[in-house]
Amino acid sequence: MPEIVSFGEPLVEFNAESVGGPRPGALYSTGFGGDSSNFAVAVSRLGGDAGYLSRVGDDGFGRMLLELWKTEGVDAGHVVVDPGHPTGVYFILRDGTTAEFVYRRCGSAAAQLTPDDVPPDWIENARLLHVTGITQAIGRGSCDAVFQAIDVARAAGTTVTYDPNIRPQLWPLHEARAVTRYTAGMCDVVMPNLEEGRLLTGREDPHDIADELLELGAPMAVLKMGSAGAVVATAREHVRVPALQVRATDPTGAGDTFNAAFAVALVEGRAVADAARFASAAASHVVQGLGAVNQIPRRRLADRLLGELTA
Ligand code: KDG
Repeated sequence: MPEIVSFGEPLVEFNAESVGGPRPGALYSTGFGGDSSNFAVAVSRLGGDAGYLSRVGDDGFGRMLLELWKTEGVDAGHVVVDPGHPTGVYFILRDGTTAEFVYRRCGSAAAQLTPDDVPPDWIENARLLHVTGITQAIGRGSCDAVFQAIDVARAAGTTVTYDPNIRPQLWPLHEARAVTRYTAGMCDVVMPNLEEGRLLTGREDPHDIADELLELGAPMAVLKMGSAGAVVATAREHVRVPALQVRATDPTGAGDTFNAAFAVALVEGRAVADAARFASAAASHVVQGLGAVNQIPRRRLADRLLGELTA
């Protein structure tokens, strides 16, 4: 059984190759997204033993995703093919300064996830479970599945990492805040980005945000700050980790790769600050090209980037 498990909604991605809204003749590069799936692929590319749980439609997009996990060495043996619901997709549109996600995922196969799709023995035998706020936002059953998986993991001593990944298009902000703050208190490591940290806590300063996240009950908070690096906070100390300064084209999926690299390093027994440096180095590669998955580095490259970061 896999050492590192995640579950949620995988998406096929259509990433606009030029700026401007939809228009005739606009070109999109086809790729993959879905935070939990991005995480699983990144774990595998970085040398971890990844398992992924989900539901996909019995359609071409679902088959593309099944092929992705097979090619990437992610154990997707329990992914359910649901003939009654489609695979979700999303578009990434750009206006020159910001990128917007446009979803076509309502009523998707993954939105039908329930606790029954998450085999307890996978969670009990894993070293680490990664859960996300997007999985909680897409449906009542999938939100229940997150809570049940956390309970099973806690009882078994499996480490739980949590990315609130707040997507205001998916649920009202007051609900997102309430659920993700509550969930943060149930996990071992809570890993939002700076913007999400601000939304969750109402604080501005990274160290104040990290302290408030710890007050929610998580023993560790990792605040991802893009080119400004990350803060890793425990009750004992705050450690600031730098980032490589690179030309950013598309940040989509960088946070998922950060989470995955951090998870792989923790499972390998590395110290937390070292794990965060490795994660920061790996994530810096993702932002340099289009797509959540295309740019996820393999282990050798991530190790080289870590060498540059710590040189
Ligand atoms: O973290 C990147 C994801 O947000 C992206 O791949 C799409 O999963 C996605 C979502 O629900 O926004």
